[in-house]
Amino acid sequence: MRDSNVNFNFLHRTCTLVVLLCFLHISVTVVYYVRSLDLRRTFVQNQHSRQNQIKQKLVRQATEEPKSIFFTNSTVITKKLEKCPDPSPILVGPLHIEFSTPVNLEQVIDQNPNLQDGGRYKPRGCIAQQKVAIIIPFRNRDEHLKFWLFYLHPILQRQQLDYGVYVINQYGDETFNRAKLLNVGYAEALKEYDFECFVFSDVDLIPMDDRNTYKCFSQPRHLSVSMDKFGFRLPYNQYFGGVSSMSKEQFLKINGFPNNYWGWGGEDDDIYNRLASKGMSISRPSGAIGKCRMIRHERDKKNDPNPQRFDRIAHTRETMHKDGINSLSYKVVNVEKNQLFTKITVNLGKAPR
Ligand SMILES: [Mn+2]
Repeated sequence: MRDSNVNFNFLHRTCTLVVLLCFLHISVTVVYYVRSLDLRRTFVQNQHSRQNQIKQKLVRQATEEPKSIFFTNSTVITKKLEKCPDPSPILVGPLHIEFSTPVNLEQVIDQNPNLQDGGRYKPRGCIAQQKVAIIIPFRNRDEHLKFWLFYLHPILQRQQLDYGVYVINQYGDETFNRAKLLNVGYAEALKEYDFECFVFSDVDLIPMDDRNTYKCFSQPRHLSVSMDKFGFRLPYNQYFGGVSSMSKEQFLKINGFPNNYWGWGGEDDDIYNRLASKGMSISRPSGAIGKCRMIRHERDKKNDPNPQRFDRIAHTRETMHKDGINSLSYKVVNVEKNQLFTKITVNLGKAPR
């Protein structure tokens, strides 16, 4: 008898506790719900008052400067109010890309009259979805760069991006270091403008569809998914080479790229390992939209396959926190701005022997 009494008391107390917990849970939920309603209301109010402010400003301008009413009106309205639509409505889809006719840069300049010094562009009628720095690692590939500029400037403008083109030129004849050049591009571009997205592109890769937008996504993006060089297929699932994009946050989360891959190969797999170790995955366009062409070329001098690459890739997780954007050191040799791009020549130092 006593035993069952004790059990009953225990049961009674447990039930009371459970009921109390439920009640607490419901109250917390209600509180959060009411707060979210409040937030939404203040957001709407803010929008209204912002619109009113703009209207008042317009009225003021209209009375002060009667000559420029229409011009000022339209620029103020579009600049203050409208983000560019996503996707851009002026895309054309599949493109014909070929490399048999040589490109004349004067002509490219004439064909892109809205570019600003240093290869910068901003859409006029709307606020771009993203501010994108395009980083091209470079050495002695002027012919390829011409094709890249010829094809990409019109595409990027149709994509309505607020973008800048940064060609990061490795100084001297030390072994080529693609990933370190990309780190330099990230750092140097940020000195000029508050870019929020970084597209890292080889100089010899041209997209075959302008719906393959050169911007950032919620996961790191691989853009060159079906290259003609690989029979328009992905060579392997973890492949992250060619053209890729990362937001500033994504880039910093992995401590940028490795600085110690001298010579051809491996750095893209190291970057993939960094992403994966931080729980990120690769986002990609479809195989059809992600088609691209590579300009055929001989292997560059001073860019032989890096024999250390397999060993390095095997240890990314241990080395990535010490080696990356936090350990980057270099010397800028020259900065040259022209109508189509900003060229930063940089001394990366010597590869350890
Ligand atoms: Mn190539």
